[in-house]
Amino acid sequence: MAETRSTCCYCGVGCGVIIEHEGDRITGVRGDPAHPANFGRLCTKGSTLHLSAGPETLAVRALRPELRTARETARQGVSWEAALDHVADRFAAIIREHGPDAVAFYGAGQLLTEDYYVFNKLVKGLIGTNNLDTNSRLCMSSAVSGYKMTLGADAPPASYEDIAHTDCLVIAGSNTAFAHPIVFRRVEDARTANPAMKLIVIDPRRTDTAEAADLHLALLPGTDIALYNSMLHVMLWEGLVKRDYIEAHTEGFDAIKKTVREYTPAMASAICGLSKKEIETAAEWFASSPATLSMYCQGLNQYAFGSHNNAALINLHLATGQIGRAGAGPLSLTGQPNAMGGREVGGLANLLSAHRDLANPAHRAEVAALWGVDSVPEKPGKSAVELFQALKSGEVKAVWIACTNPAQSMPDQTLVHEALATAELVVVQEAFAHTETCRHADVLLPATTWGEKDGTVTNSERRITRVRGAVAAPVEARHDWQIAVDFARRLGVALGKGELAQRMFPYADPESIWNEHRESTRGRDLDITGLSYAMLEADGPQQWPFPEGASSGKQRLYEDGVFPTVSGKARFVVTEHAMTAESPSARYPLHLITGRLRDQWHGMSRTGLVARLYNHEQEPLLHMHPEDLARRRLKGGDLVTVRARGGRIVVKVLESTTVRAGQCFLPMHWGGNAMSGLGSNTLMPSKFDPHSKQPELKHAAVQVEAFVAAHTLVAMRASGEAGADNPHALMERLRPLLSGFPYASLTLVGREHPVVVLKARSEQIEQALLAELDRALGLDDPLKTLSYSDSRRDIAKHARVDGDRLTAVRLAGEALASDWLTDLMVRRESAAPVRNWLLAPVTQPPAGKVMRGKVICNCFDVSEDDILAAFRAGESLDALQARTRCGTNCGSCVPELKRMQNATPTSRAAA
Ligand SMILES: Nc1nc2c(c(=O)[nH]1)N[C@H]1C(S)=C(S)[C@@H](COP(=O)(O)OP(=O)(O)OC[C@H]3O[C@@H](n4cnc5c(=O)[nH]c(N)nc54)[C@H](O)[C@@H]3O)O[C@H]1N2
Ligand SMILES: Nc1nc2c(c(=O)[nH]1)N[C@H]1C(S)=C(S)[C@@H](COP(=O)(O)OP(=O)(O)OC[C@H]3O[C@@H](n4cnc5c(=O)[nH]c(N)nc54)[C@H](O)[C@@H]3O)O[C@H]1N2
Ligand code: SF4
Ligand SMILES: [Mo]
Repeated sequence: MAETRSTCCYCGVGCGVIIEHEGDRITGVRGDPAHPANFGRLCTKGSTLHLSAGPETLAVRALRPELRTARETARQGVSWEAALDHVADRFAAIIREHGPDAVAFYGAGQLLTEDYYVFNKLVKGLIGTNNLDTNSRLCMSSAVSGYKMTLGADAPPASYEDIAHTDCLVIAGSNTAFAHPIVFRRVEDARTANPAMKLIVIDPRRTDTAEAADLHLALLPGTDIALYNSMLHVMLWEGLVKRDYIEAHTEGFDAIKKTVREYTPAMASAICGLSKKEIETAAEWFASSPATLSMYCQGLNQYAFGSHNNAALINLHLATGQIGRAGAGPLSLTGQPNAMGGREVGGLANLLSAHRDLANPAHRAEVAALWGVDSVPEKPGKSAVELFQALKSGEVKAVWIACTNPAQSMPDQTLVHEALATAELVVVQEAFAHTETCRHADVLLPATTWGEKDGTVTNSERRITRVRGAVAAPVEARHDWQIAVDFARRLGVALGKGELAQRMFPYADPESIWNEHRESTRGRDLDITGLSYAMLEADGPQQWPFPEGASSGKQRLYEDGVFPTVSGKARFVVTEHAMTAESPSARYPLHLITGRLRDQWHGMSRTGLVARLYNHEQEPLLHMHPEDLARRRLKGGDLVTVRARGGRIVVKVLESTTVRAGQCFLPMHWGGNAMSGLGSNTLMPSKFDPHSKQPELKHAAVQVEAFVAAHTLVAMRASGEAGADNPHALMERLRPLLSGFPYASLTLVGREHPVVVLKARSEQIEQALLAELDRALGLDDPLKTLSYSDSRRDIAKHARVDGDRLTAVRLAGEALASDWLTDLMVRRESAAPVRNWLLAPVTQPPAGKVMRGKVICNCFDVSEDDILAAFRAGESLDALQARTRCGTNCGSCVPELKRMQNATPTSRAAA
């Protein structure tokens, strides 16, 4: 067995991993004890990375270039040469006829810095348009503009280390326990070491993060500015601001002081739905703690006033001097593993390399000189939402999409799907072929992914880490930077600039690209001229800035109180409360909030391959407060139609007190390839922030009503030797059937040999659809299939038995026994008890068959029922952990275990 050090490809925490591999197989993964982001720990997603990279996952990988020449036809496999020549010719023709702004590129914060660098140079340097945007527009662009308008540069000033030094931690609009679990482990450690440390969580929902807080401010969605302005009001009133700091290191205080005069706690409490006392306490803790650190994410960024959400919070740090010291400062948590690297190379439509300014002629000249071109374009390019609007209107004719799935993750999905259907040419560069966006591809270019590729990424705390490949590229997949370089050289020829393109893209490996990027940072705030691949190799990951001659990177910025602005002073920004894009009304009475689950990553192209990552939530569930359910005569598990101005979807409801009455929550993860309908973003408006152009993905106003569907259908098939089937190939066969039902979802249950389960509901089930389903599941073999049907009651049961094993089931009409049957398949038990049940007119599972319940601890497979029984019997969490080891490996379920413990009365206490 060999080992390769690399980095987790999920979140911006940037944990180091050690990949275990044999030949071309990745066999395991563990945390890298030497990595300063995680010191050996991994969360549920990181610790299952190898399960998303096994040979069976090749069934859903993009492995060969594919091309279709007419919309109506299917794509055919072609050679790389044919695919790239075709694309270069088409791009060149469009550019010649309509100009460079008629083409656009849309990338992702999951590309490596080297990939990003080449794309940026290709688009802005060779083609001559700024139409290069990425999904960071949906994610970090308000954080970028928030930092720039206050501190003068896009640089998070604090580090993870500061969590251990802070006395007051403010987590705002971030569900750290789910979205940055290893950072949350640090928060838990810090509180154990310093029990006096205060934790304030600002989130409309009572998340696992909020559950841990000393003070949870469950404000109404979209009201952060009113809260922070009011906190500043209280600080001024109580004499808690730091006059000397404000005087020496900031400007613009008088204007904000005037603004916040109006934001009395009484006024803010009405806007935010909080008590005056809560606001006053938060202000006092923030200002008077020796060191206050804030961490924030999409709850602030994803609003049409996201830049000001960020600025209003940073104002508080400036007013109290809570910055530039150990344990203090505003630390924006990065979402994707390399959104930071993308920002560094200037990979957005309004950015220029190495934090240079597009509007500054001297900066443009510097970049042009570095790239060896006459000029780089001045006009900002199309941001994500604008890009898809322009694609639909025909202003942009061709789009190249790399490493992102806009046909699920962008707001206003109706528009995005129309845009992709209208475009003259859609090129998709993807590692997995089963995403919604791939369906729209005229040209599909297969990319390598985690475990295969090589380069660098930068995490939330400005730390640059090497990403290394452990195994070779599968089949014909190529590295993202290679694809961009090959295309650039061909496009150069097609545009009559062949020589220039050869000169601009000479790279033979990621290191030569990175070295060029490094040179572009010389003298800039993010200067990394003191670093090299060799040094990252020898000394491990390093933080920027790290200029030539320095002996280490900088853990903390602005310790001297000097900021990268013209005057050297930080700026207060006047921020005012504003209305969300949509407000609840009589027709759309509920606030809808969207966000993440702990175990799924975005569109699930990777996490959706790992059965145990569905343990947390198996289906797309709308979390609703019991009062709102009662008002609509609904109960948990019922189907509902969720309607917004932009569209509608059908999902199941989950009763939950984590949301307040009047609000509901929907995870962002399910889209058209895992459910019927296009997922949460059918409902989201595309209004965006005027400064950052980041759309309001966190909030919509919706209506929820019961969806009546008399028929239930559950179909499942075992995988592994008994079923012989590859579960991912099987899911692929079932995906096209999802849209045939008003409600349907696909999931994997089990561990080693998961069972593929399709759950659907419908008013009328079409026979043709059933026949197709049966074919896909292997239930069309009369010799192996047992059937019972009662047409009067409209109930049907079909099961396939191979040898002694139950291998496929379809229940129609009623599915009361589905969990029992899934369990039986997962445990690979004998099919004997099923035979009698199946041939009898009963639908309930046999008496005495108890299901295990939801699995809470993924690492040690400990179920909810067992944990609740232990707490009821009065067992302590420590004792439970000693006995079952639950929560003792990755620790991701510990917040949930604590919540369950608090919510469960022990039978002793009850007695
Ligand atoms: N498990 C998992 N982890 C991930 C990801 C993933 O897909 N899955 N994705 C990664 C990426 S790219 C990102 S950007 C991050 C996102 O990380 P987070 O931003 O932490 O995650 P979200 O769940 O999107 O949103 C955070 C919280 O914002 C709250 N919120 C909504 N409206 C408001 C508001 O008006 N004010 C305040 N204060 N809070 C509000 C929501 O209730 C939610 O709990 O996660 C990263 N980590
Ligand atoms: N309603 C709602 N919508 C949201 C959000 C929300 O909170 N609510 N959050 C937004 C945010 S913050 C984000 S970051 C976006 C994320 O949205 P997306 O970027 O669409 O999310 P992913 O599913 O991570 O897409 C990455 C794609 O790249 C592919 N891939 C993986 N590795 C590689 C590789 O090495 N090379 C290439 N070429 N492809 C690869 C994956 O298979 C996957 O399809 O969603 C946004 N959308
Ligand atoms: S916290 Fe989890 S998902 Fe994020 S980098 Fe670490 S292991 Fe990966
Ligand atoms: Mo993100």
